Amino acid sequence: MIAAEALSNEQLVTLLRNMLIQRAVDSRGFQLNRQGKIAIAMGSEGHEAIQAGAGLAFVRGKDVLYPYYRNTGITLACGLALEDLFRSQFSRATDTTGGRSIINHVSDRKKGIASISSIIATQCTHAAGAAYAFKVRRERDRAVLCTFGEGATSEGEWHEAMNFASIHQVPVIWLCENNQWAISTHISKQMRNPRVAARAAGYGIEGVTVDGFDPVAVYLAVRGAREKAVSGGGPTLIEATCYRFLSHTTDDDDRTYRTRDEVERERSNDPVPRFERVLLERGVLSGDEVEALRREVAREVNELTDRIEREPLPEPASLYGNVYGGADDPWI
Ligand SMILES: Cc1ncc(C[n+]2csc(CCOP(=O)(O)OP(=O)(O)O)c2C)c(N)n1
Repeated sequence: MIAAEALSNEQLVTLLRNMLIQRAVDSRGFQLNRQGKIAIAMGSEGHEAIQAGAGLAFVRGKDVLYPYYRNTGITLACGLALEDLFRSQFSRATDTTGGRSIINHVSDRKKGIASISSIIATQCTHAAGAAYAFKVRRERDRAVLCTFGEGATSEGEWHEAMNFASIHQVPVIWLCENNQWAISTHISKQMRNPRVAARAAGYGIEGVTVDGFDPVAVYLAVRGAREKAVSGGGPTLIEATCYRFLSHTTDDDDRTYRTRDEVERERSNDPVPRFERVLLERGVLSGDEVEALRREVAREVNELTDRIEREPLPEPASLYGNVYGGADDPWI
């Protein structure tokens, strides 16, 4: 049961819009890859409710996000410009990394969106450090939001980050997007206790599990954890349960390790149509308005796809820039 009454109509529509954008960008990524236009795409279908909900709780201008690669929706919901996401997908010179980073590894320093690393769980130690800095600098109204999959919780770096943040009671919100699969490794091969939130007890912090197909539940959990963090209450581990509907990336074929029955069963709980129904039933939007929103999102994604595709690729001569010292040395 989605507790839509806890939010204003405007917030509910923002959630739906962000979920629709994430879905549209994802499927466009898969199309562009099959057309040979982008190197790889990472699907996040099934993660929309988590990312829209958490993004709504992020306080722009104050908080910092340490995301991971399956975070199209949350980076956009936290303020990343959609055109910058496409610049990353198309590896254009105009991308914040000059087209260097693997696609969807976006960042925007001004907006508090830290750079994504493909190395699993490295963002967690960075997030613990950033939250420690907020504490040391007495920047009391700032919090760090850090996301990762359940597979990341098998990494030593994840445990080190959890331990450090807990000991120092720093303002960080750990958000696990538990989609049950780490590429082809099922959660049953990662942990004996299938509840990631239970791991919080080992660090003496609060752990909660929420329905990650419900954007309102995720928003309320993240907002609560944020309030606790900025009032000195330390970290919270939120586990949001979901499912990855697509293959891990366009380089993966999930038919080799999971049945179509399983995927279809999970699809029957698809968070996007489910949340649309909630807004229709509550009279927040009419059927026509939902349709208009879908069309508006599709138009925006189509226009940006065309526009960014026309932007220039990086100059070959820039290959060594930001790699070696000299004129391009970023540390000078
Ligand atoms: C340290 C490290 N080990 C292994 C990999 C290869 N790898 C890339 S994604 C991935 C699965 C991670 O699964 P999870 O954390 O559950 O996130 P999900 O992709 O399911 O969202 C693995 C093992 C890596 N990138 N980094």
